[in-house]
Amino acid sequence: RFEGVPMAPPDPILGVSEAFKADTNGLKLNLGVGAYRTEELQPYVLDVVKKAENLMLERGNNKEYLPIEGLAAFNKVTAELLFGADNPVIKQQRVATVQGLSGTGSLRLAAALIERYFPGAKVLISSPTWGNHKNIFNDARVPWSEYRYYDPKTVGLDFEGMIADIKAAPEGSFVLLHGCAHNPTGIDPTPEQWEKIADVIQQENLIPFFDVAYQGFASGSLDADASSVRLFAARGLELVVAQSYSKNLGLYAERIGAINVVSSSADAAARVKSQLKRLARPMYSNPPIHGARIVANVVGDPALFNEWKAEMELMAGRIKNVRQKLYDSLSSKDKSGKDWSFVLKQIGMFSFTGLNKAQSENMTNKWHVYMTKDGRISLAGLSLAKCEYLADAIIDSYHN
Ligand code: PLP
Ligand code: TYF
Repeated sequence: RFEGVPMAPPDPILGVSEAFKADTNGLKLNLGVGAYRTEELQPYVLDVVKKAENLMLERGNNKEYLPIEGLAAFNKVTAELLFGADNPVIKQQRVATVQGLSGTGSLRLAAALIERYFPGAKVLISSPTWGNHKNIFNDARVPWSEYRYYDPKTVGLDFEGMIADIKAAPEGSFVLLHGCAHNPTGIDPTPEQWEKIADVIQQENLIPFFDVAYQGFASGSLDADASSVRLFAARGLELVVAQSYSKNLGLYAERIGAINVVSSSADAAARVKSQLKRLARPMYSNPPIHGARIVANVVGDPALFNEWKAEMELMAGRIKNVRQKLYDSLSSKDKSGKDWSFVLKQIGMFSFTGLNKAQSENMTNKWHVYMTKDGRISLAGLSLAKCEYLADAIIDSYHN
């Protein structure tokens, strides 16, 4: 009976927000979850999102069920945003796109596809990676192993380790890659390194599997942030891409994203799509419509699309300013001679500080700075006004 059900551990990222809420200290700062805040540290709904929602009201859009694969207008624009509208994979109808329950649900659907049609195939994930990746593959019963990625000595990419581990993977393995703005490290391969990664994946007959949760948030340019995926597609490789609109359109709770599978023929793509629908049907039947319409309205309308890009640059720009201010504060306050330049080199929403578990706990217990125990801080939750305080907390914790 239910008496026998044990207590589950809290989510290591979302659990941080719960602890933050319970803290009554006025200095407290939530740098746990990757969610964008304004300089006043308030949640932010993009103006283009409000405009898209107004359009929906004006048009009197209904709430009828979507087809299992989702909103056609959304699926069209989401693949175009990812690959570029003129990409041969789209022209040749080699992409199977299915609307998913944001990034997480799309990854989970891809995992179900792997479990069913590639039995025994494993997924290689970076060490470290977003904590939910392991949960997703465990729950889908897909075996996984890690490839080296982060080098604590250089606070950079362990590129040789990464290549060696990918090379050693069994043929037919999937290699999970963060399309841009690697979570949690904020360290991405250079364009030259991406080419080499593609070489190895191609030579070893592996299947690239991209997680794209930050398109537009790494460089501020949607096209530049999709260049890793496009490079692989241009080589004619088959690949899988999960997309999320949580961050770049601020649609966190709308649960809007997609799974895209690029096959070698239009025929195969149609069959893959039919199987993705078959997998989705018994899990959630069909996806929600609200976020799909917002994305379709914004990405599908040239004026709103340009406004979106401007707002995204604003968000990405605010994070860059905070990054710079934090670096300046750390460098001027810390007298130990430590090199803090990694803060500036990392990109996206996060900074991987190198603080260990005990030091991260000091940040929270002494300074009321909430962050994940792996030493990651979300700069999207930091304001210019709080940088000096945070620098004091980090320096104190480092030298503790
Ligand atoms: N993948 C990565 C690397 C993430 O950081 C996130 C969180 O934003 C996701 C996927 C999925 O998030 P969501 O399910 O909100 O789209
Ligand atoms: O890494 C983050 O903070 C985001 C948000 O179960 C997130 O990716 C965290 C945990 C989770 C879902 C989303």
